[in-house]
Amino acid sequence: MTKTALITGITGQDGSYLAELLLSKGYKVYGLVRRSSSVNVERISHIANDITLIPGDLLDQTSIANAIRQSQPDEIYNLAAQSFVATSWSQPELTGQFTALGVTRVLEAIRTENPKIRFYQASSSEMFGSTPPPQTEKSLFHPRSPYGVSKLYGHFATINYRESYGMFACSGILFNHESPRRGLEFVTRKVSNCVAQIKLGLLDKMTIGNLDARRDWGFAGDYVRAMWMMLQADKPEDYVIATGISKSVRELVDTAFKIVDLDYHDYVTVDPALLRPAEVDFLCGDASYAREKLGWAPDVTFEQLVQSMVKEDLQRNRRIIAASGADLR
Ligand code: NAP
Ligand code: F7E
Repeated sequence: MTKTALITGITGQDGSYLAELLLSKGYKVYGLVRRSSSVNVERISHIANDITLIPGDLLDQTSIANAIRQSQPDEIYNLAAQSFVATSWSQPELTGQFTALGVTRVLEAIRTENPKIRFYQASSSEMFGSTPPPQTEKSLFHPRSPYGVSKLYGHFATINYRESYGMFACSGILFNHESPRRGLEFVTRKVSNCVAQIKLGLLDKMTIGNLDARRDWGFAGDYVRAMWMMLQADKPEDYVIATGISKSVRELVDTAFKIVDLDYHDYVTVDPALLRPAEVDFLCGDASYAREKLGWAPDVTFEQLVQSMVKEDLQRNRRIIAASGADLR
């Protein structure tokens, strides 16, 4: 029987990959999209004819309930959030409204409309914050940003609805995952795009913040597969999803510049304005439980990921140059 899924945050990086995955599995896919004065569906334009978009907002309970009524989903993936950590210090209240209370709104809508719907919550390794690696499902949480604090609320709201109402509600504690579709404000994409622009002569220098922070970076396409697997399991549980390999921002920068045969020392300067009020220094996840219970493992390595991002940004910037009629020599 054909399954139906509703994805909040379908216009984001993960939403686009998840929609593709579910379509490939024969799902009917609905996406909740908030109103915008300009077109904001770049990442899903190639599948626009295969999915149904429903207007709604995580800030608005009625619109979430309406979306559930209209789509009658078997599964809901709650990916919508204010997801940029740096912005969570300048907009802490809004981040709490979207990223924390938004989860309760979706859970409450499921409880009242149809508590049999299976629910996935996009939890984050940012919840571990200052807890040293390796981080597992059993590690302590100590978030270091309003974003991390908000995600922790959503995480425990999900567990609480599971325990209070017996709902099939799962939290995926996902470590950083990236792709050529990553927003330009996140460090991996900022670096891949700057490297491409420097190589093509469009940019002279790149400024960066903390080069010593370490992250466990994987590929978004691998990570949305884990989301789906969690909702197919026999019982609802929470899982860490990570590669188990941690690299510093410095290593990321070095790898990306080397791909285009450049030395980052010649182009990169540190801007103290890009340092965060509190940093998450060292993330490295242990996804043994997901491997054991779900059979999940990542396919794409860090090097392959950075390579694909730099390559796509080179192509995209070349197209922009070509469209502007500039000389490419
Ligand atoms: P993203 O690219 O920033 O996408 C966020 C999505 O949320 C966008 O579709 C955005 O819509 C939507 N959204 C924001 N506020 C909304 C609201 N009030 N109502 C409805 N939709 C709203 O994020 P992502 O990288 O795909 O991440 C997906 C989820 O996983 C997020 O919850 C993020 O916090 C979490 N997460 C991400 C990572 C990672 O490394 N990528 C790791 C752990 C957890 P617009 O297009 O209209 O802005
Ligand atoms: O920063 C450092 C920065 O913004 C990574 C989100 O998807 O993953 C993401 O959060 C590291 C930090 O991602 C710059 O200080 C240095 O240590 O790419 P980011 P994030 O904060 O780790 C988690 C798991 C999520 O859940 C979030 O939604 O890089 N860094 N220089 C920089 N970061 C940025 N953005 N820009 C810089 O210039």
